[in-house]
Amino acid sequence: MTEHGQLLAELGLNVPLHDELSRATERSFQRTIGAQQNRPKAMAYFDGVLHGAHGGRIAELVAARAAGRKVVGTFCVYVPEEIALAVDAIPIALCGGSQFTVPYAEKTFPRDICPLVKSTLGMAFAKICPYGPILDYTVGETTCDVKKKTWEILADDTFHVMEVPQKKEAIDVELWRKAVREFRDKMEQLTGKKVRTERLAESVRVMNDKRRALQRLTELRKADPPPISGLDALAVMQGALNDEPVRFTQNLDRLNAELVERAAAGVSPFKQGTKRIMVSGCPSVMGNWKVHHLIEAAGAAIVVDESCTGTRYFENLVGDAAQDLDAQLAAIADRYLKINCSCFTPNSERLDDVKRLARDFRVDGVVQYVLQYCHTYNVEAIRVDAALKAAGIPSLKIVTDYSEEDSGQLRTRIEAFLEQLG
Ligand code: BJ8
Repeated sequence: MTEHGQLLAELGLNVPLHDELSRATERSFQRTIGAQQNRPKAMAYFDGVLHGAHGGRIAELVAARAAGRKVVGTFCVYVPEEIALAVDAIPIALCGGSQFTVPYAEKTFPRDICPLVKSTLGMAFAKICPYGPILDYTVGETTCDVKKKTWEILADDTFHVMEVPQKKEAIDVELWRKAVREFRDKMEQLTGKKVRTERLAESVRVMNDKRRALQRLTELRKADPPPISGLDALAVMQGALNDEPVRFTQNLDRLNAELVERAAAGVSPFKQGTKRIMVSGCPSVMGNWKVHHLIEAAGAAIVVDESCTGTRYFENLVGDAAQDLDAQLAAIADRYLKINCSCFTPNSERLDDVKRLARDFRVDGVVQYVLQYCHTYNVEAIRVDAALKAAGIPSLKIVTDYSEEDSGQLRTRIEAFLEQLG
């Protein structure tokens, strides 16, 4: 039994099976993140966040609930965290990145749906998700089809679905602002507290500080060689979706300070002139290090991620709004609607983002990362590829799941792509 086995048992989890999951995750961690050389010292904190996601963080959330706070599970970066924080609720991302739990979902759900959804569901179905028993409320959203249809099955009184529009016309802006106000109402009902302007301004500040620190980390990756690997930057981002935000930002500030020194001294896991890659597409959530590891093990450096475990999570700040609740909520809604997810149509802004990031980070090539059966990113890859081609930037599309079965084949394709970059 692991250190927190007693707690997991009290939460009603299948502890022996959870121990198996922990061992599988640890093996994967050691083979990827843990196998890297010359890592920043401050990464120790973020390694701890990953390791504590099913241990220390759970104990912390249990204690917070005992003190009267509510825990709110989410599945998408479209859910405005600052509104939950303004009523003392704790938003937590629930998306699964482990192959271990996928077969448990496939017993009842179709095999041919995206691995992120299967991994998440499998975690709950196998009774090894420690977040399930401590959730007070869950928020889904109308983004991709598999999520929308899954919410219909999971929905109950403690499950709310936010309506994310499909376009970004004036009518959609109104619809989304209404959805954000409705989310505010749900958070107030859940906690019995009112969202007030001062508290909301404070939680906007907390979230904007966190975004600024993530932006700073990303800026530092512009150096040649970058002072941090793409795999470590991904680990930081994965932690961002789980950790307490103020503590996370303090530790990220520490990491950023170390990276400034490393960049000045030319300290890096890579040699100068290492091929620079952007990963673009689906998110890589906690437990999923597969493609980042393959790219960097093949000798390239990932210098930027255009994904929801990358720039889409932190690129835009919530604008300053007068101390007026409606204006604050509108500013929050407007910030989130700038996230260019492939669930939107026509989503030309994402093509602009990809080209801009490729240019700013001086990438040699782009790996389009598509999770199997994620139709929106898979089809949109055609337009992304064409936009990159027009800008003279080579790209490689990888469609994969969480299993290791295709690793050999992917390695060969990635190596061939890097060779083609010269
Ligand atoms: S804003 S990317 S977090 S929806 S990978 S479940 S899209 S089939 S995760 Fe996402 Fe929000 Fe968009 Fe970002 Fe569906 Fe695709 Fe699976 Fe996905």
